[in-house]
Amino acid sequence: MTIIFSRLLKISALLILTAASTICVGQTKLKAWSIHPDSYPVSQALQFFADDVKKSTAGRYEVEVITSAGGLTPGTTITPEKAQEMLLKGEIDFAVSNVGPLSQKAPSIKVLSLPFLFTDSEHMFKQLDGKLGKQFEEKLQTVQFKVLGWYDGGARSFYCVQPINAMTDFANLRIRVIQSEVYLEMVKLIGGQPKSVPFKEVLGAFQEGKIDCAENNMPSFESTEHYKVAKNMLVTNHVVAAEVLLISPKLFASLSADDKQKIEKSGRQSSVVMRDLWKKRVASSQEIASKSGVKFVRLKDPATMVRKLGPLYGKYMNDPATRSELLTIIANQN
Ligand code: BDP
Repeated sequence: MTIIFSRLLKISALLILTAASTICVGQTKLKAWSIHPDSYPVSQALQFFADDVKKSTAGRYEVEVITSAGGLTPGTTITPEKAQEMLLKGEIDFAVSNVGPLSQKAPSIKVLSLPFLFTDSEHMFKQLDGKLGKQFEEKLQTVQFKVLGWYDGGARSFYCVQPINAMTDFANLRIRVIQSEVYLEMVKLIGGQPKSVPFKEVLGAFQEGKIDCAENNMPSFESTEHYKVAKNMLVTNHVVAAEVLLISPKLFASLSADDKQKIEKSGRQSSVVMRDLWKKRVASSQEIASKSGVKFVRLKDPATMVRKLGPLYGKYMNDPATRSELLTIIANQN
């Protein structure tokens, strides 16, 4: 009798546990935002992040990844600027953003968008994974942006509808840039007319003849189908861009110390996954563009471009908001 009773007790304890874990699963629903489609490295890394958070918190947190700049309701879109606001209000919980648009709130981060600062992503991450990254994380934290990981924003080049073989060909061309002071100034200095067009509207702007050129990395050039309309790329690699995975300050403040650690760990791991996926995607995107007849011309004399951009470096060296970070980068310390 006692054996049967103790078995019954065990079974009911098990049932209670199972029920509790079912209730726990999906208990806190969170939203992570990516401007890119599902198959893009940023979105895939966010999906890894979502799965990892769910696993490490035994299902207490369920992260939904919103891709392709989609809004919270069908038919609406989110720009990086809007995403920042939503993150601060807690309307979304995580977002990946290029550092360019963040400079409106954290001016010192502008230096990371300066042209020809880093030779490649490895050079950039050597610094962002070290002292420089910490410096920026602290600066971003003062305006409520908590960084969970540094993502690869790739090496950006210019592409145009018309043939483009040298810097002089940019004269008066309407060039779409990311919404950031450095990019706008850069295009002016190389003789073009900068046009701020939201990322999702660039293809339409090309099709409607509103812009002649844009600039971006190889995966975005391909995933946005810009390569179908702007078939001439001048390979300048002028900006090796950084992106950040951010968490909403409201959510972060509400987490237990243990959950903070878990989510921070998933963030760091997702950046490793992202950087690895990125390298593969650069190669496959270039192949797609090449096969479709895109003409790639290497910039013969990058020094000419750097000379034209001289005033930009001078400006940021003299600006107290950016000077110390710029010096750290130039000194190449980590
Ligand atoms: C892509 C970046 C994205 C930017 C976009 C742009 O990943 O964050 O918003 O370029 O040019 O490469 O707007």
